Amino acid sequence: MTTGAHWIEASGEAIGQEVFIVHDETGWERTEAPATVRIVHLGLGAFARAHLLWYTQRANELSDPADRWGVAAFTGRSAAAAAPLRAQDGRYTLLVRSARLDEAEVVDALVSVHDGADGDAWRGYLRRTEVGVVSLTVTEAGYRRDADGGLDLSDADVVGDLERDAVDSTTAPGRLVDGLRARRDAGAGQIAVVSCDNLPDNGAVLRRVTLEMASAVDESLADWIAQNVSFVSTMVDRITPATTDTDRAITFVLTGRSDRAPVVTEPFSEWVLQGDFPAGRPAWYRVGAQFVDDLEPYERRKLWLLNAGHTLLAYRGAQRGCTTVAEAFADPVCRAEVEELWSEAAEVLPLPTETALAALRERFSNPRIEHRLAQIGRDGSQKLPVRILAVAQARAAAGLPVGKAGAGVVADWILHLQDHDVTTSDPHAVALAERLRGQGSATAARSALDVLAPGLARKDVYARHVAEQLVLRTRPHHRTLSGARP
Ligand code: CS2
Repeated sequence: MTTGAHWIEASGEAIGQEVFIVHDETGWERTEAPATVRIVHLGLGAFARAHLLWYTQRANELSDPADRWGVAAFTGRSAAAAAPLRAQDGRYTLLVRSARLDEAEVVDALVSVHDGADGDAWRGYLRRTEVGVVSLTVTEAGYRRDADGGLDLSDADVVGDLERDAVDSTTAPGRLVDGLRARRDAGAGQIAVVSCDNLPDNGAVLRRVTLEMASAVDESLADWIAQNVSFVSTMVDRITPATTDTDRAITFVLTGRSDRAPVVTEPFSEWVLQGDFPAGRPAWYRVGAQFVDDLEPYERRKLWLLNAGHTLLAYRGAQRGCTTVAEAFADPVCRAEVEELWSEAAEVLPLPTETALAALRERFSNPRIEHRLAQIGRDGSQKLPVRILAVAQARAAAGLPVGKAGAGVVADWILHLQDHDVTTSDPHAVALAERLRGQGSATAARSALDVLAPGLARKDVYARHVAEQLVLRTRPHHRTLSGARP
């Protein structure tokens, strides 16, 4: 079946080759027996395939066959991701894209792919003693937290899971409870659960919602989980844009194989973990993962520099007509505001920032990574608190001015909510978007802060900054943060 025709670019120049991809689903046979499943992963998106699976793949390559860890992955929100990967026996191409070229490698560590709704398969894996790790990439919104960080009991899917006593759950906390109950009942022993989403202390976040879900179902199960499950916190980093048809065509040119599920990622990657693995883990440390006693400085630096910069560019860049991170980062106004945001964060970060910032400037400038601003702009209600407002909080605690660049991002988010239909993209922002309609800048600023950071120190001052930025941005010839006209 012919699925597309594309002009391919290499090193930024068109090489003028028209490519027709013929999906014949051949060439994916394994030459070696797959590794035994010892990791069960929830959330089969591109990020997990560029990060956790790639680390596992490389650790396996350095390990004896008996010490290799195979991964069984379950789809999160969309069951559709399973079919193309299943047709390729879980194998796929990772295109590592630098500013100059693409390099293709095949990842074999994914040995089994399942529809997230397959509760029998999920529980089946959790019953196996050799399965020692459950990992998750379910996005910030997937943790189903309320404003206080507890399980959101007003979430319809959470309510649905509780009504079924978490059997065949649909939410991440519910699925964990369902799987861990099967493990306890089978006497399969202790296990590590590893969150790989961009939330501070993501292990503790996951532990809390899981225990709250478990308590609501069976108090003794909650006790068992508290004693037998290690919730590992991690900082994960690798920019992974959504795959395009052109990427599929490039994969075909580079590998001669038609791949329905390639993943594009940047050369940079980082993984820092804190916590115990009572049932073992792959030799991730041999391929660059760091195990530390205190993760907080690393996760702060990443969230407050990379992710905060992304969030600024997502809204401000879109306002200024850009569509990708590289375009927005090349825009002088956005660039100045990101640099200002980074300075505000750097003053309250516990680790050095120069090397990280130098790397970020290069990473954000990579013109061949088409990282869509719209992809990053999703779920702002979950992202702004940990990327932007946490910095304001830290600055206030350190006796510093709360920071105008951060306030500018809140203003941009408000404008985004006023201009877009957020009904499906960010459930937590729906009520706010409704309220913001027709509100003046001062009221809008306060309403947004009530949602993003109800307990923010020096909230009045911060709200004033947000309101000022709103006014500046909505004036016909609006001025920039530094006062210069764009
Ligand atoms: C991005 C992240 O979509 C987003 O919100 O900021 O996915 C970012 O690309 C990764 O955290 C990079 O490690």
